[in-house]
Amino acid sequence: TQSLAEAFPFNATKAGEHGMAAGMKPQPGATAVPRSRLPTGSTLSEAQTSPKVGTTAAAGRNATIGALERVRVDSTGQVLTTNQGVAIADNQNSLKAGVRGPVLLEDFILRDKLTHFDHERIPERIVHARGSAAHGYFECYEALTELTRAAPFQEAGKVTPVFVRFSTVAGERGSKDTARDVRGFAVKFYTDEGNWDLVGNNIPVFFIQDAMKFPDLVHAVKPEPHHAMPQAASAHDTFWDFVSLMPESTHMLMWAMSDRAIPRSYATMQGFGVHTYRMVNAEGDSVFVKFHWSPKAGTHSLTWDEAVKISGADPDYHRRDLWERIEGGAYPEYELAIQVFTEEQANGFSFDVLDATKIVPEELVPLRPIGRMVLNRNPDNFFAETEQVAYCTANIIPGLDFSNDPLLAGRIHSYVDTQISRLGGPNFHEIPINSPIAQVHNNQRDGMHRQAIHRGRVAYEPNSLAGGCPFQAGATQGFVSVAARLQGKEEQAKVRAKPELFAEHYQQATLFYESQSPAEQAHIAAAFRFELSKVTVPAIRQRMVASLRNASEDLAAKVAQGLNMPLPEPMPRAVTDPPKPEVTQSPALSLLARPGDGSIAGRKVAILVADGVAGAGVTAIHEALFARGAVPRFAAPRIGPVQTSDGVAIEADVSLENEPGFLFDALVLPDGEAGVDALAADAHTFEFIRDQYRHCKPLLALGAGAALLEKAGVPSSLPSGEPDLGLILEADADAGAKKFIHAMAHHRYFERETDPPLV
Ligand code: HDD
Repeated sequence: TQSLAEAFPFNATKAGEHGMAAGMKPQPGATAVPRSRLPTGSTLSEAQTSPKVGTTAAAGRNATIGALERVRVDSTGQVLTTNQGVAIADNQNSLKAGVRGPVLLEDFILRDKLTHFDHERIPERIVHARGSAAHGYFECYEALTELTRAAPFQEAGKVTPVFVRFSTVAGERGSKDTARDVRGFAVKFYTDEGNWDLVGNNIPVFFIQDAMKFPDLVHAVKPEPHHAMPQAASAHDTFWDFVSLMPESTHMLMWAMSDRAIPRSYATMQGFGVHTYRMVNAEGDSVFVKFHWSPKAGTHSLTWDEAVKISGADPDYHRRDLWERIEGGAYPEYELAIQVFTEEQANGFSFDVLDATKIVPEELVPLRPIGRMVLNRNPDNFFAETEQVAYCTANIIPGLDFSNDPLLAGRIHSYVDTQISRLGGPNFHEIPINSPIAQVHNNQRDGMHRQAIHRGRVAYEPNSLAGGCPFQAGATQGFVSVAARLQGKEEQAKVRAKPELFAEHYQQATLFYESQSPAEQAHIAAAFRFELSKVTVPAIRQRMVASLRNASEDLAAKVAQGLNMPLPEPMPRAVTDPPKPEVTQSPALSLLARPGDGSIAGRKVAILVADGVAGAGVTAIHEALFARGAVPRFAAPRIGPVQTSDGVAIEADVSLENEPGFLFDALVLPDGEAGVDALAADAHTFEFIRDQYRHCKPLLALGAGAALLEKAGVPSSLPSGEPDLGLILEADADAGAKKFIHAMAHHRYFERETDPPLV
């Protein structure tokens, strides 16, 4: 008998065709950086045996693992097949009539492959197209049975699996992560009593009060339709045209122009349910609630100059950060808190709690912490999980209910509707990432892509032929809507109108601005200046500044000055004599109010090295940072081994050109004259230093390394003359490491900032 190779000599084996390389197995654990130097499981340099590259999922405390196991595919040791399971002998050549002849239509193997490929893409989300997600769990601190019968809150320590997707709003699926934008913060709780989706943002208010305006808002912020520019940016005419005509946006604009809109990491931003929701207990009594997520690592943002630069060097900055934190074991963690108030209390507030452009200040109704969420497992497959997950505000469970917020009402419709076209039909709830852990039993049948195989002849209720099953759960087990009170005749008439307090648009914008630290206020003014300077129609700029005068004269004046324009007359207000606000200062609104737990876990540090540096000192710093869960990296003019003056072995895992300085949270400059001279000969070194300094990050210079600071033009003290606590000069590595780690926990040194920057 002839072998296949002999029978088809032109149809060479794969190894033969691609050369010897294709026949060589990748070497397990072959990485540039010694793995001992990387956080456990780090993907900075993926080992071939890592659970992410291989086929076994990482362990994690997560009940969704079991449910997803059914659909996991492990191809280790398996042959290639078609979608019908037919083994494929040759995956390199199409079937031809003769070696140089035409390809045959009967080649079902080629057609199976190309047809599937042709349909690989699904429509991206209309908004929030760019996102990243992770699995984790929510753990309840104490039983909340007095407030709610919702399953996740029934006992202390109760654990509910979650899948969380973070996103930008305006950009397309492949756009940059660090755009100035709102961030989505969508949490799917797989509870014992069905899925609950808390589809929130990292900003607690919204641009508009009524869902009727949502398509207009989105059309205004998206790339302009004639030329499809700009991508992932609000700094253009149509956005500012719309919002300047929409005074209800003013409060949200304050947040969107603040550092909240350029977070450092998904792990360092807050999340909010935005709307007023209800909690309902077993007796059917309900209270209003607002949901708040606060990061354990503290709230921490980028600077604008930094965000712009990062978007070029690493458009996946937040995606990578989330992935690496989880792979490295620095699990993002958030505390869930609620504000609880009654309908009667709400009726007395100076604002309407059904208005999504208003917050309930923490000073008016304090936050009550109720649990924590830990994200501890990366998805196995981006498309299957992160892309196909479908969140929906309509997904609530017994024990929770909606308020009459008109923005929320539109959302309850919109999400299911959009998923039906995005995910190709009404059965998207059966896609593994969307299917609840609680079993689904109903008489809905058929439709595109049906997975469930329903047995029996009964698909209706009531029935006797199936013994009445599935049967109505009744009020004790099933979902019952709160009988929302309708107050008086006026509310019962059909109207297209809004409540009176919805017409007051400025008091909370003022509250936000006045509650910020001076540095944050300066950033807000600079962001308005930047965005409005990109607007080409002067009338839009004038209208916006006219509106800002109603929120803050100080801000309006700064923005007008920044745009080189005279201060316009204030925009006429809809309400001239609004009720007095309860709170005029809310320190909780400043990012500085939540500095975090002092940990530096997950933070990236560049340690500059070159041939001739003193190796022992930088190695000691590396070890000290690594021991605290940070991600130190040796950056040299070229990757690879570095010849240190003391013979200590150092391997540079990044180069000055492939990981620019602004990608790091902090910078270390080495000791050793020859090494310092080598670094000074590469202008990248000074870009590293200047960016670190300008972005207000901590710098440590060991011994002779201080000369680099001077050459880069970094001042030795603050503009005020005070010492710069983020700038550490030390000869001794251990002492330096200690001070540096302390400085890193402080995040940023905004006292350095001048406008324009001096460095
Ligand atoms: Fe929305 C997606 C958050 C108002 C209609 N929205 C979407 C996502 C988040 C939010 C986090 C992404 C979910 C994911 O990761 O897949 N949206 C909000 C918040 C709002 C808000 C916090 C105001 C409080 N949204 C809003 C309104 C409407 C929509 C008023 C329509 C009436 N949102 C959508 C949508 C999206 C969406 C078009 C796009 C993709 C999707 O739903 O699944 O239906």
